[in-house]
Amino acid sequence: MKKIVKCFLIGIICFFIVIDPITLELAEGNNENEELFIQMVTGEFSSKTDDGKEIEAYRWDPGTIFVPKGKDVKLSIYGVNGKSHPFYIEGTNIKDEVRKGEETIVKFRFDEEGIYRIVCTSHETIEQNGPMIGYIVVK
Ligand SMILES: [Cu+2]
Repeated sequence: MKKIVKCFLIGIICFFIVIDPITLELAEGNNENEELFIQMVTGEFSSKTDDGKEIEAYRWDPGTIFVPKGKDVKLSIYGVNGKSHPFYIEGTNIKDEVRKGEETIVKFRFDEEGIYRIVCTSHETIEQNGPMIGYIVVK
Protein backbone atom coordinates (compact mmCIF):
# COMPACT_ATOMS: atom_id res chain seq x y z
CA MET A 1 0.00 0.00 0.00
CA LYS A 2 2.79 2.40 0.97
CA LYS A 3 4.54 1.64 -2.34
CA ILE A 4 1.47 2.65 -4.32
CA VAL A 5 1.24 6.00 -2.50
CA LYS A 6 4.97 6.58 -3.08
CA CYS A 7 4.65 5.82 -6.80
CA PHE A 8 1.66 8.14 -7.06
CA LEU A 9 3.52 10.98 -5.35
CA ILE A 10 6.61 10.47 -7.51
CA GLY A 11 4.35 10.52 -10.56
CA ILE A 12 2.82 13.83 -9.56
CA ILE A 13 6.22 15.37 -8.79
CA CYS A 14 7.57 14.16 -12.15
CA PHE A 15 4.63 15.75 -13.92
CA PHE A 16 5.23 19.18 -12.39
CA ILE A 17 9.03 19.09 -12.67
CA VAL A 18 9.47 17.49 -16.09
CA ILE A 19 6.31 17.47 -18.16
CA ASP A 20 4.68 20.73 -17.16
CA PRO A 21 7.63 23.00 -18.08
CA ILE A 22 7.85 21.26 -21.46
CA THR A 23 4.15 21.80 -22.05
CA LEU A 24 4.48 25.45 -21.07
CA GLU A 25 7.53 25.94 -23.27
CA LEU A 26 5.75 24.45 -26.25
CA ALA A 27 2.72 26.62 -25.66
CA GLU A 28 4.88 29.75 -25.35
CA GLY A 29 6.86 28.77 -28.44
CA ASN A 30 3.69 28.44 -30.47
CA ASN A 31 2.35 31.75 -29.24
CA GLU A 32 5.51 33.53 -30.40
CA ASN A 33 4.85 32.41 -33.96
CA GLU A 34 1.21 33.37 -33.96
CA GLU A 35 0.24 36.74 -35.28
CA LEU A 36 -1.41 39.16 -32.92
CA PHE A 37 -5.02 39.80 -33.91
CA ILE A 38 -6.40 43.23 -33.03
CA GLN A 39 -9.89 44.50 -33.78
CA MET A 40 -10.96 48.10 -34.23
CA VAL A 41 -14.12 49.88 -35.33
CA THR A 42 -14.81 53.34 -36.66
CA GLY A 43 -16.87 55.44 -34.28
CA GLU A 44 -18.29 58.92 -34.04
CA PHE A 45 -18.78 61.49 -31.31
CA SER A 46 -21.46 64.08 -31.92
CA SER A 47 -22.78 66.93 -29.85
CA LYS A 48 -24.35 70.38 -30.04
CA THR A 49 -22.77 73.58 -28.78
CA ASP A 50 -24.72 76.11 -26.65
CA ASP A 51 -25.40 78.18 -29.77
CA GLY A 52 -26.93 75.16 -31.50
CA LYS A 53 -24.04 74.22 -33.75
CA GLU A 54 -23.70 70.50 -34.49
CA ILE A 55 -20.18 69.24 -33.93
CA GLU A 56 -18.79 65.77 -34.52
CA ALA A 57 -15.59 63.79 -34.64
CA TYR A 58 -14.88 60.44 -36.23
CA ARG A 59 -12.58 58.12 -34.29
CA TRP A 60 -10.72 54.85 -34.48
CA ASP A 61 -11.76 52.72 -31.53
CA PRO A 62 -9.71 51.74 -29.61
CA GLY A 63 -7.68 54.88 -30.28
CA THR A 64 -4.42 53.41 -29.00
CA ILE A 65 -3.13 49.87 -29.43
CA PHE A 66 0.01 48.28 -28.01
CA VAL A 67 2.11 45.98 -30.17
CA PRO A 68 5.29 44.06 -29.32
CA LYS A 69 8.33 44.87 -31.50
CA GLY A 70 8.95 42.22 -34.19
CA LYS A 71 5.50 40.66 -33.84
CA ASP A 72 3.30 39.99 -36.86
CA VAL A 73 0.04 41.85 -36.44
CA LYS A 74 -3.27 41.36 -38.17
CA LEU A 75 -5.49 44.41 -37.72
CA SER A 76 -9.18 44.23 -38.51
CA ILE A 77 -11.12 47.48 -38.78
CA TYR A 78 -14.88 47.36 -39.08
CA GLY A 79 -16.67 50.40 -40.46
CA VAL A 80 -19.58 51.42 -38.21
CA ASN A 81 -19.81 55.21 -38.36
CA GLY A 82 -18.92 57.20 -41.45
CA LYS A 83 -19.30 56.15 -45.08
CA SER A 84 -15.59 55.94 -45.94
CA HIS A 85 -12.27 56.32 -44.16
CA PRO A 86 -9.20 56.22 -46.41
CA PHE A 87 -6.17 55.80 -44.19
CA TYR A 88 -2.45 55.16 -44.01
CA ILE A 89 -0.24 53.76 -41.26
CA GLU A 90 3.04 55.55 -40.57
CA GLY A 91 6.16 53.41 -40.78
CA THR A 92 4.52 51.04 -43.29
CA ASN A 93 3.46 51.11 -46.94
CA ILE A 94 -0.13 50.50 -45.90
CA LYS A 95 -2.79 52.64 -47.54
CA ASP A 96 -6.33 51.32 -47.48
CA GLU A 97 -9.92 52.29 -46.84
CA VAL A 98 -12.62 51.34 -44.33
CA ARG A 99 -16.20 51.46 -45.60
CA LYS A 100 -19.43 51.32 -43.60
CA GLY A 101 -20.55 47.75 -42.91
CA GLU A 102 -17.30 46.27 -44.21
CA GLU A 103 -14.23 44.80 -42.54
CA THR A 104 -10.79 45.89 -43.73
CA ILE A 105 -7.84 43.70 -42.75
CA VAL A 106 -4.23 44.85 -42.88
CA LYS A 107 -1.07 43.05 -41.77
CA PHE A 108 2.15 44.63 -40.54
CA ARG A 109 5.16 44.21 -38.31
CA PHE A 110 7.25 46.90 -36.66
CA ASP A 111 10.92 46.12 -36.00
CA GLU A 112 11.57 49.50 -34.37
CA GLU A 113 10.05 50.76 -31.14
CA GLY A 114 8.04 53.92 -31.42
CA ILE A 115 4.62 55.47 -31.76
CA TYR A 116 3.11 55.16 -35.24
CA ARG A 117 -0.08 56.92 -36.25
CA ILE A 118 -3.00 55.52 -38.20
CA VAL A 119 -4.40 58.52 -40.01
CA CYS A 120 -7.74 58.89 -41.81
CA THR A 121 -7.04 61.32 -44.64
CA SER A 122 -10.71 62.40 -44.88
CA HIS A 123 -11.00 63.29 -41.18
CA GLU A 124 -7.46 64.25 -40.23
CA THR A 125 -8.22 67.55 -38.49
CA ILE A 126 -10.95 69.05 -36.26
CA GLU A 127 -12.16 71.07 -39.27
CA GLN A 128 -12.60 67.78 -41.19
CA ASN A 129 -14.67 66.20 -38.36
CA GLY A 130 -11.67 64.57 -36.76
CA PRO A 131 -9.00 64.21 -35.65
CA MET A 132 -9.41 60.60 -36.72
CA ILE A 133 -5.92 59.57 -35.69
CA GLY A 134 -5.03 56.42 -33.76
CA TYR A 135 -1.74 55.47 -32.16
CA ILE A 136 0.17 52.20 -32.46
CA VAL A 137 2.62 51.96 -29.58
CA VAL A 138 5.44 49.51 -30.38
CA LYS A 139 7.60 48.31 -27.48
CU1 LIG B 1 -12.34 58.98 -41.33
